[in-house]
Amino acid sequence: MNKNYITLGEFIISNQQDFKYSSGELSKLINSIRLAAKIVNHEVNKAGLVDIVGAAGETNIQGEDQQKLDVYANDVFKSALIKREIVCGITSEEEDDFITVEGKYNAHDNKYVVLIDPLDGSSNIDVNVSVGTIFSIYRRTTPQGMPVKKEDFLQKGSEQVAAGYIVFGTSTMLVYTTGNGVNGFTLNPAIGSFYLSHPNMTFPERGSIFSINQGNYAHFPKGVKDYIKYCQEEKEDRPYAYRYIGSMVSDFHRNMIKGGIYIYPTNSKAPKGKLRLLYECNPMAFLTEQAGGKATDGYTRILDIQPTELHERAPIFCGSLKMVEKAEAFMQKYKEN
Ligand code: P6P
Repeated sequence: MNKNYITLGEFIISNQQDFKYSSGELSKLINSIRLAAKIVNHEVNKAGLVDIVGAAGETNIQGEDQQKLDVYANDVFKSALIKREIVCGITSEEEDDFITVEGKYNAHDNKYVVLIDPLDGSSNIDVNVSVGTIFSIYRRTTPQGMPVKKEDFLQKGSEQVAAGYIVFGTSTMLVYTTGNGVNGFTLNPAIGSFYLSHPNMTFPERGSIFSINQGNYAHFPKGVKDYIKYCQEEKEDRPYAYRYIGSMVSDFHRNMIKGGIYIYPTNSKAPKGKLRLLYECNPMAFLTEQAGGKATDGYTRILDIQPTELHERAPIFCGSLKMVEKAEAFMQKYKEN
């Protein structure tokens, strides 16, 4: 089959045997995310035209204003997953607690749980800057046939069976892994199909782009400040280019293609960092490692962190291996033992 024209659906089928748990359920799960991505894409692309932009008048558990498109995307992904009775539980950035899927068939028999940030970077929506969806998939740990429990969601990132993102940018792409590398699919909006456009995506081992919100510089740990100075000095392959979109999926996607590092560290305003461990850091860390990069909190591998809360936050340094290792070396200099 000519790789240039393989659709996401064909790819899922032809690679199903690579997935050790292949029972078709995961394929159906990825397909439901594919459908939801197309529906959300349609609304994102016309956000400026209809009254769907702007705060929904509510705030989520993070205390952030919920943009209408946040709420809409959350509803679309939830219903795509629930209606198809594929998963037994869902955790979303937009939901205070996890959702136990009930249905006419016994959804408690399903073996997967999904954790999702339905629309990351939503503050960019009404200024027409790209946004994204991030998802993470685990097998449940509690017995099938029973309602899910919080512990099904509080698994280490190393237990993920699949993870990915949709980036709603100049084109819409779905990028995901099931533990056998990372593949990117671009939506052809004319016919509504995703095509394999970026097979076997890998982070260049070295890069020259650093992404961090330097507005928080005064509040950063000393190691981060020193690493930023290192990136900016006129020496060897530096100064590096500074690129920060304010949408992690977009910064991550560019850095994976061109080589770079994304950092959201702790700072005095966010003592545990800002990004959520379960549905932002872990899926992006899984993708990073599958693409040959590295993802840590500055000291510890993200995928080894044991979560304790659904919406807990973690600092993250992720991207090109040599860049993350260099940033870690600066962090180690000031580590309090
Ligand atoms: P700040 C978006 O809210 C997000 O979760 C990431 O997508 C993005 O990189 C970061 O937060 C932006 O946060 O504090 O720099 O505006």
